[in-house]
Amino acid sequence: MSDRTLILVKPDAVKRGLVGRIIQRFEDKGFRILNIKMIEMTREMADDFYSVHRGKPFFENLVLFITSGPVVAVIMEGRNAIDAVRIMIGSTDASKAPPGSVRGDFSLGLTDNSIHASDSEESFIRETRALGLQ
Ligand code: FUP
Repeated sequence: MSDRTLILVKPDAVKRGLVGRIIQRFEDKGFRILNIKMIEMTREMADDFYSVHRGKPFFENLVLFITSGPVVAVIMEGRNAIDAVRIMIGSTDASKAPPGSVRGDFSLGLTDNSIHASDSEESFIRETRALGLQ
């Protein structure tokens, strides 16, 4: 059980002006923001960030998407953060995410699904390193 996690508000949601509304949900839930930064990911950062997906058919499209505009990275602290935040973001395919989840309320996409959240402690460490946040 890890008490820190990372979210990214993805380029689609930044472009649509949803940064504040998305981050608000996590503060409302009780998470505390430890670090927040707008980042334009380079190809190299994206390749490292999504290294577990290298070689998959959707990888190139995913890298092009995540580098298509700025993201907002937020490191948050709160009880059981990784699991609790994964529940709050909803399933990867936003068209199947339930209302009340971030993806369920703000997106229809699979690649452009508005938000990323670490799914394990190992991912959190790799992702924050890829973004130069630790
Ligand atoms: P998630 O952890 O919910 O973000 O989902 P995954 O780690 O399985 O996938 C990482 C990202 O790849 C997702 F945000 C969306 C993208 N993806 C696709 O674009 N196509 C797919 O078929 C699967 C995932």
